[in-house]
Amino acid sequence: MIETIIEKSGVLKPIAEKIYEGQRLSIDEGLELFNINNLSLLASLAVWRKKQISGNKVFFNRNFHIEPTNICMFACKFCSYRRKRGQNSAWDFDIPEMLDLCRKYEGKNLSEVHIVGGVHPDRNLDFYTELLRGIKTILPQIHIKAFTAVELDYMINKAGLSIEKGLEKLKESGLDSIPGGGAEIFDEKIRQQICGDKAPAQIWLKIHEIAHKIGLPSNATMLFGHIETYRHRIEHLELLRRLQDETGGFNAFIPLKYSNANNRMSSIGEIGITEVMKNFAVSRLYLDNIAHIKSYWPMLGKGTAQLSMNYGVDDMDGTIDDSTKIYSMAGSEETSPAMTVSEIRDLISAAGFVAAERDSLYNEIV
Ligand code: V47
Ligand code: SF4
Repeated sequence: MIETIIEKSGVLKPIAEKIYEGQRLSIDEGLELFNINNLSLLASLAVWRKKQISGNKVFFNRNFHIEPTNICMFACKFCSYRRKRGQNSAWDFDIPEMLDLCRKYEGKNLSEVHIVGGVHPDRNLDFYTELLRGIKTILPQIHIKAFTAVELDYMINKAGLSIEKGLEKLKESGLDSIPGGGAEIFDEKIRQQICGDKAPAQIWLKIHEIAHKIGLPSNATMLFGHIETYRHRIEHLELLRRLQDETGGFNAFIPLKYSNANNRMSSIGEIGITEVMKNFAVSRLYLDNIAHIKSYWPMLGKGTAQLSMNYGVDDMDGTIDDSTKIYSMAGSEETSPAMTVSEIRDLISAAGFVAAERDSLYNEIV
């Protein structure tokens, strides 16, 4: 079957053969996959590759989010979520409020909490270590995946610690892994234009590198579909692939499609579904050393996320329980994102795959 597909792959045949033989793609080959429009070939190759890694399984977990604040000292142009202090619709939870939220989930058998928010100028490392310890008291079994490299850079610098010491302190307080946010696009020129005031790419990569070295795994994201070119995307993937060669600490890659509602880049239109699928497939094929490609359904919508499983995706994130606002504020059709376990299982099996519940480290929960 795959041999027939390769035989019919036309100008992409040399690249298709390389993929089949397990050889690494070069930057130029990655670009060729983007530039030559052959979506059905990309889908076949990406699903074939996905099946080598995770068979027919597509993973999900039972999770919820805590978004401590949307007050942020940075001003990323694509952000629909950030508010200034005192502005309408700004929020800023204190620790008791966030712990009350966690109490809602006692006895519910959730395996992960994802914490992400704005970079609040008054918050510091002590505040967040206290939060982590509090969560572990209420939900001792939960895996805490928390704080983007941008949030970490701010709190660790403010505490006057090295990245290593700061991460160690958070780990001792209960941090189990780091989410992939804040990566945006690593190219410095594009980064300057869309989020010039926050941590540069080198800091993002350094924080993840050190995290991996001290035993904190992480995810990686890429914000795409705005002013970047295919080359910027491939170079972003290349930097992740190199770091992964060194540390092996990335669990999953999550491409995040730019949503254009209510932000300072709204004049840029949103890319269409074909481009989104192409990006999933090329990411699956280029990142030969990152095991999982995640489709983040609260952002894409359930239907698009479901389709993406046929473009190399093997992870649908989680049940969420209507606990994130980032994407509804950016215009996502999922205005109250929540799925029951049986809904998420049905979504996966209707796409032709076998739903597998996982923990945060991709061990299957049976
Ligand atoms: O870094 C902000 C993105 C990210 C918009 O690790 C936007 O499992 C699209 O990283 N359009 C934060 N995207 C969320 C994040 C994440 C999400 C799901 C799972 C994981 C994980 C991580 O949200 C930011 C930024 O790239 N974002 N605004 C927007 N208008
Ligand atoms: Fe702040 Fe994050 Fe929004 Fe940037 S994306 S303005 S860092 S909340």
